[in-house]
Amino acid sequence: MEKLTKRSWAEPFKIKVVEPLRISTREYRESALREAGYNTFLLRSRDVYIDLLTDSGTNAMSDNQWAGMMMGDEAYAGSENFYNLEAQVRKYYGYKYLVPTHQGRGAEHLISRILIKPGDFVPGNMYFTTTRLHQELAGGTFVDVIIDEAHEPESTHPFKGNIDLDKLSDVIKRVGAEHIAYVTVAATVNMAGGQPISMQNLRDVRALAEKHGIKVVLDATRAIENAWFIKQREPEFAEKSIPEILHEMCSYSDAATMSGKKDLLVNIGGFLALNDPDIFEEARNLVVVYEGLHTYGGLAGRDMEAMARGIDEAVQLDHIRARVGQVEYVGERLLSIGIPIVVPIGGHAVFLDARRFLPHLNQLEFPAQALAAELYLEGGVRSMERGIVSAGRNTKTGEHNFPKLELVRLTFPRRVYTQAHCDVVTEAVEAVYERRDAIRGLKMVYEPKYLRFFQTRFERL
Ligand code: P71
Repeated sequence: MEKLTKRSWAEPFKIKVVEPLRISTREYRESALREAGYNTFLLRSRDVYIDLLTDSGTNAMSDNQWAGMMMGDEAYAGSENFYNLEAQVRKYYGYKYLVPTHQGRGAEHLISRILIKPGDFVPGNMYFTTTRLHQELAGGTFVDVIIDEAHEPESTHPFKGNIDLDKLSDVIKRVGAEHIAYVTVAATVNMAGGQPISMQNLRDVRALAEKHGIKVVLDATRAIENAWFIKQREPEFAEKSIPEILHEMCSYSDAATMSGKKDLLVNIGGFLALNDPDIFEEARNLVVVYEGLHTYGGLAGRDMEAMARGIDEAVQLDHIRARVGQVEYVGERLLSIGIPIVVPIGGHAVFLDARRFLPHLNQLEFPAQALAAELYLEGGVRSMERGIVSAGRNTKTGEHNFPKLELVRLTFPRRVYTQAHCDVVTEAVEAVYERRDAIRGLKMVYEPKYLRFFQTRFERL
């Protein structure tokens, strides 16, 4: 018998409350899909068996977090839970000031409004949909300065989230430092496949930005997962703790936008964290216009408490190992049966490469959208398109943006599904792969103006 080289690990929790799942027939799903315009965002949750649409707000909270919900101080002003959250953000992320927001995009809205002047540029490591939209609505133009490898699904670069320093220098030279609002740095990079940025790159970006007097804003949404990859892949950090790594990562930025709905194991919540007192002053003033008073920012006291407690749990090594390990488990199984996915396997999701999965479809037949639809049809598994539909249109020309990556994201909620669910997902992907040649593309029949992927409707070609 083959000797095991490493011991198995398991989830560092047991299950106390369960939520039944519904399994439907293929005929039922065919009609549900048609009614949803072949868009997985338009399906009803009750019609989904295994929901891998997103890891955002879909996490299971712990008994300790639920207990915290009972400790909600629902005062309009000065809630105790705000101070708990503020203390936790200072302790783990290291920023001086906290402005709570209802979720990540609330923070993006505030910082974009404060720091971007019309005509400014915002270089960053690949766009994220809501982040870029808020930058554009504030009059800015996002410029992608991620390394080329990030756009190559088959490149095994360990830090595909890195910024290309030459590209960043070129933008600074071309438009002038005074026209750069800030550098926006995501950790991990969602649209590249949940790929991390290295600590060395964060240091280098900071140094370059500082030389030109440019601010750095971190999207810390999945920074804890990024810290895990730094620990695994950057030898200097092998013996460092996740909180130590997280702290150092944040130290290379002036501010952070945060969607607590991911790393922080809650169903709703976010924040803007800052070091500069003047920008804080401005944010604290603006938040009352768009979110709520500066000590709740659109959240209930109980939501802030759950997020504050979630941070302690999110940085536990056992937790992250199981979380990223589950994603890796599915990715490795898919690779072993020859399914084309983005490598290295990301932190929060496995990304199917729709270009290689459905090579007979051109990009205007929406291959990733079609693949997501087929996966639902096959196994009741809901995933998300991350290709041309998500990329939207060029704000000036109105033409489609044509991203190089045409992906379907299988995103894993934290602490929700078991290994058996993972196996069922793998089998559904395999079954779709076996009949891939017969899969047809889609045509768009309705398209909304903003963040079109949420509500666009399609028909089969
Ligand atoms: C995800 C989401 C949620 C989402 C948002 C837009 C389209 C589809 C799904 C949200 C993020 C994120 C990063 C890196 C900011 C936000 C916005 N991700 N930065 O991946 O991944 O946060 O949703 O709390 O407003 O499914 P918010």
